Amino acid sequence: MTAKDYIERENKYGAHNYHPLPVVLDKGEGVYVWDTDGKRYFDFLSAYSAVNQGHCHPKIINALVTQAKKLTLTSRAFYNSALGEYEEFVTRYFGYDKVLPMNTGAEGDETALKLCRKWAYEKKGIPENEAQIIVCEGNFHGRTITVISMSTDPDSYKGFGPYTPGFIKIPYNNIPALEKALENPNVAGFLVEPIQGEAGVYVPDEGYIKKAYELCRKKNVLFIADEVQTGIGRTGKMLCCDHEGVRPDILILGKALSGGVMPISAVLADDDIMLCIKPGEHGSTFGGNPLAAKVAIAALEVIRDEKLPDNAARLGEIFRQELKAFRHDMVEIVRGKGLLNAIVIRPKNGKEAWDVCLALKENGLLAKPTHQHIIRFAPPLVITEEQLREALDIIKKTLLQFS
Ligand code: IF1
Repeated sequence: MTAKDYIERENKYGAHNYHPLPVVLDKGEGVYVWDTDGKRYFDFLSAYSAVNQGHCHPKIINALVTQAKKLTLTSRAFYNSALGEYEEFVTRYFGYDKVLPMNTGAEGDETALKLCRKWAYEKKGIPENEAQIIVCEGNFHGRTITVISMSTDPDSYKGFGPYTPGFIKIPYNNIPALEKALENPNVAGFLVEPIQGEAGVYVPDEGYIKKAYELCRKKNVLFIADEVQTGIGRTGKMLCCDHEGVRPDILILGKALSGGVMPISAVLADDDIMLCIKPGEHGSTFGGNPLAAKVAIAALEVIRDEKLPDNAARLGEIFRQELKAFRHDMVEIVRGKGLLNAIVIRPKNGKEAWDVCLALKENGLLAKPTHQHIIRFAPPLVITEEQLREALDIIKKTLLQFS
């Protein structure tokens, strides 16, 4: 089969809810992926930051295979011998009393919203069904109906109503707007991405997260961080909130919690919040399965043992510095933190971000545009300086082709 055959088959039998770059991947290792013709690429998307540990990391795959041969799923109707080990490990790792295991990021967000509402009624004393949660314009938290009810991007929400009520939308990176919204006594939580990924790697002003956290604290409002994309080393610290010394009241993790091996998400909180949800009030068939438990432990060990947050911080600086110094008229802005970066493309002769990504692909580097004019660059955090410099050469060479 040729690449064209693979693509046509997906087109024929699969729903058309994506517009992929025309490359068919067949194999991955570390920072590289190979297509069905055997051509090798730098992966600068990392499955939207799910493969921070690199493709098919041997330690994670070993944990997967070993546990897969023993026990994969029990449901939570019974105890299993791996879950407690993971719960102890992950709560100590991030410093919370308890964890609630789920699968996808969107489920993690949904779980956090349910927890926040339950806490509002049981602890804060908000009248039932009156709780409001503040969210930010430009947010991305997933694809479920409630999650898209928070979205301000018509691509995400339009045509899927009616929507879930109970959200107050304010501009991102805007402290006065938050202060004003917090005057409503029925506000229970503030849900925020410490860097907005889908919005185009939009990094807020220094101090925003810290200040927002303090304002929430003052009003007895839960500060809920969606670190599904920014967490687990991506931005140069274990959590993006660590840059400002903020410990969220509710922390949502996903993606790289599994190293990209299977869907694993988690919500972390202390007892006062977490114990508001009682048996039978929330759950998932697959959440907390023994396979996921072992995979997540291995994935988090790799992050710590290989000091991947430090690598992301150091190489991210080089990456931005080099691209800023390059000065190409199509590169309007270079921004990001750690190895979560983006360039804003100024279209030229009718060529835009998509065309640049197609050319990058030809030159051996995979990246994906977001919002037409932004290209996200987020390689696996195991990338070496030598590999990064090679990738930078490809990016520069490609941009010069548009001169
Ligand atoms: C898609 C972007 C990334 C997320 C945050 C929750 C979720 C996500 C902060 C939901 C998911 C994804 C999903 C992916 C595209 C993508 C994305 F382009 F939209 F912005 F990563 F950069 N919170 N992000 O970023 O997690 O339920 O998908 O496991 O194809 O929709 P999920």
